[in-house]
Amino acid sequence: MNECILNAGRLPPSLLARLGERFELLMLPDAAEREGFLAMHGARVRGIVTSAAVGVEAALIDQLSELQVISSFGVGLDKLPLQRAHQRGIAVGYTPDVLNDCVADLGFALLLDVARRIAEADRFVRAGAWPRAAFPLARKVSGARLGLVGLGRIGRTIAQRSSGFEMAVRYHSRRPVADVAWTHEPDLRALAEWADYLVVITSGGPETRHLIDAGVIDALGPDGVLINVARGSVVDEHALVQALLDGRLGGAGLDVFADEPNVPEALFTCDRVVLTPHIASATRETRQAMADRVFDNLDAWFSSGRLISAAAPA
Ligand code: NAP
Ligand code: 8YV
Repeated sequence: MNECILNAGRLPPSLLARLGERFELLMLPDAAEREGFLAMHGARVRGIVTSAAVGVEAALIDQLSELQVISSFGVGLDKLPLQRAHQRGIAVGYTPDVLNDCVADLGFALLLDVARRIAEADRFVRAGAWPRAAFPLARKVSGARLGLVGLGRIGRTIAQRSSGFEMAVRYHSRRPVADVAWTHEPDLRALAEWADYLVVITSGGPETRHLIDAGVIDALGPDGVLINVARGSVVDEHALVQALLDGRLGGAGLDVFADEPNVPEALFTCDRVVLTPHIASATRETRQAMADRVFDNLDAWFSSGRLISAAAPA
């Protein structure tokens, strides 16, 4: 008999089809029907599959007495009950590394777009404004100062991208990284003061909540650009919007937001921002690699009792 897996996330249909061939796959119903569903099926569930954006509630795993493993589509761990899972001996799998390139690419694309005003210039041409006016000047990227908030797997990849643009790189994180030549800056505000472009790529969750606050935004200043490809929670969104509207911050490129999919409406008419709907890993190649890792983690767990990519306990 195939192991029973519960889908609690939003996952690509091709992954669900593959999981359905290998396992008995159940779909978690809406809250109204959940109690009856869990009473009927909960005791059979050995695994949960979910996505980083949706996660799993600790209350759900508490209702699944036979749960052994959670396999998450994505690298962010902020919506997974890591501590509770660890206490229960439940293994947690995720998809690190396979998305580094695409998240770094999108971070860099946002940086280039905001600096060179590409989306704004596109709107200008489409509106038929070119024959009537000159498009305003932009900011140079090559040779500028890049500050990275976070130098993990993706942060490093962004730093590597910048070498082609001959940028000076410094980074902030709680601990300096041993094997890199880039300068560690222990004071985040000092990094923001130094940087022309500040790219946020830390983990999310309570530890990094509003790390980018009004003070950091003001230190970056009216010529500075903030890029966030980490989590909306890392930036004080209210302070960010206010600084953009007041002209105290030069610009922003945002892939993630505090209350997705809701984006502050004040940003819709602000030409200094470029907004994308949490798509940094969303290429066919990377999403396939993530889907394969989600499947392989579950398959490996039930074949050998080991995960290919295990998230460390909180
Ligand atoms: P990672 O390798 O774990 O790197 C996390 C980095 O954040 C490390 O450099 C870490 O350094 C730093 N950090 C953690 N807490 C910090 C704090 N309180 N203050 C300062 N720095 C802190 O993770 P990754 O694979 O690079 O991914 C990073 C994040 O990107 C994920 O957690 C996810 O939320 C986000 N992400 C977003 C998308 C998207 O679609 N937009 C896609 C993938 C990932 P220290 O531990 O030394 O502080
Ligand atoms: C995805 C992400 O959009 O990996 C992450 O943490 O935020 C993105 O790769 C997400 O996993 C889809 O739920």
